[in-house]
Amino acid sequence: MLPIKMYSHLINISQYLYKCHKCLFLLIFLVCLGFIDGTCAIAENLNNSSGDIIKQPPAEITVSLGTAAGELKFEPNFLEFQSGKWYKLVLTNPSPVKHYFTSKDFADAIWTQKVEAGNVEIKGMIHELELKPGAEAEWVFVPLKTGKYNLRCTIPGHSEAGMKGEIIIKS
Ligand SMILES: [Cu+2]
Repeated sequence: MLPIKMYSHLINISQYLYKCHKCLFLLIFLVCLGFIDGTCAIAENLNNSSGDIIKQPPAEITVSLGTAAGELKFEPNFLEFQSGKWYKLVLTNPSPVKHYFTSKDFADAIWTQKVEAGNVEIKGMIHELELKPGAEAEWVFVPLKTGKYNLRCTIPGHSEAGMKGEIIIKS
């Protein structure tokens, strides 16, 4: 990360400082400055790369957990994402009972930026979301690993009654 010019500059300084033991700490200080500079450059690169994805608004997909009539199903029950794209998955529960959006392997195959529900924003790994009747949550993420993943509601009897689906991440 350090420009070569800066390294040779540091070597020149070190040769000079070698004669002066008392100034050794100054050399260490300068080397440390170099490391800080290198770390900053990496952070800047990361910001730039994620910035490229986040420049566009996320593609929005809404999934209903159950229906207002009380049917036990996801609507739609088939979701397709493209790896490397930015998505906002809006989950709603219009039904009279609570439901889960559970797809552990899918959750492991994406990078979650945040989950927003009410006035709360949750950052970090998310594996499962529980939505109470009338609740809404937004899951913002970037799919990373292609594959086919199972989706289900983990409340006893719900997936058996049809509350399951499939998620695909394609390249
Ligand atoms: Cu359910």
